Amino acid sequence: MSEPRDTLYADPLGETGLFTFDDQVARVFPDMIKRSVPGYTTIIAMTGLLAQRYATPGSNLYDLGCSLGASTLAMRQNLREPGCRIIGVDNSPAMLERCRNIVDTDTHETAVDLVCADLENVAIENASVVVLNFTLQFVPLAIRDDVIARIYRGLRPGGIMVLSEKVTFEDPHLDALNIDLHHQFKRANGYSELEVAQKRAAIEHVLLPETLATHKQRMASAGFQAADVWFQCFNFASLVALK
Ligand code: GEK
Repeated sequence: MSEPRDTLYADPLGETGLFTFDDQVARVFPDMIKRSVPGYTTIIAMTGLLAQRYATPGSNLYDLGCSLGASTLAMRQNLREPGCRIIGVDNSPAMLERCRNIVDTDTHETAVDLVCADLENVAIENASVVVLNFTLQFVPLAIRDDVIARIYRGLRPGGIMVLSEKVTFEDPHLDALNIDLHHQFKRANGYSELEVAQKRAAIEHVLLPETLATHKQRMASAGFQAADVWFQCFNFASLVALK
């Protein structure tokens, strides 16, 4: 069955309102994220390979901001270690309800717990892998240091954090170029000028990107031994941080 197409911003809206992860968004989410985030499919697939490499027997793997469970399933389908548990967390009931139905159709054996909560209120413990694929960008700036520090503390030595984000660039010309290339990518994927403009207005104050330097600094301050970008396409990047 083909995925429902994202046409949420196709018609002129008097007021765009603030973007939220409601049922309308959850319904079209797979199509929306693939046509909007360059490299999304690659990042999800490689999250599975990273999990396979770093998962240790009897550990927890976290998917923070799991949406419909794409990273959860990529990890589950690649895990080889016994006794692991994947904990998917999302604070959108609409996302989590759909996520449950999707995960139920998967038959791999690793246990999966799905929790509808703010990630900042979920204990991170005994973790080998913690994934935030395009989630920290929605977390208030004031608590991001604390979120990353708590993840560090909840990781076993030798564990990893995978952080994928929309990013900004210090150089204003490079920043403008990458924003423009991203919009070109969206138009090439069938979004109209109007859709790109309305989505941008709706998400502007909800998704707050930072520079790669800020992310690396935060990871270093939290205690991570090493952290660097393993994937980047325009203003979308994924980092891996090692404890
Ligand atoms: C994927 N990782 O398919 N606590 C929990 N969940 C949150 C919070 C929070 N404080 N803030 C936002 N979310 C997924 C894609 S989407 C990315 C992640 C995007 C959730 C929110 O409800 C949404 O489901 C998800 O984070 C972000 O790889 O839409 O650009």
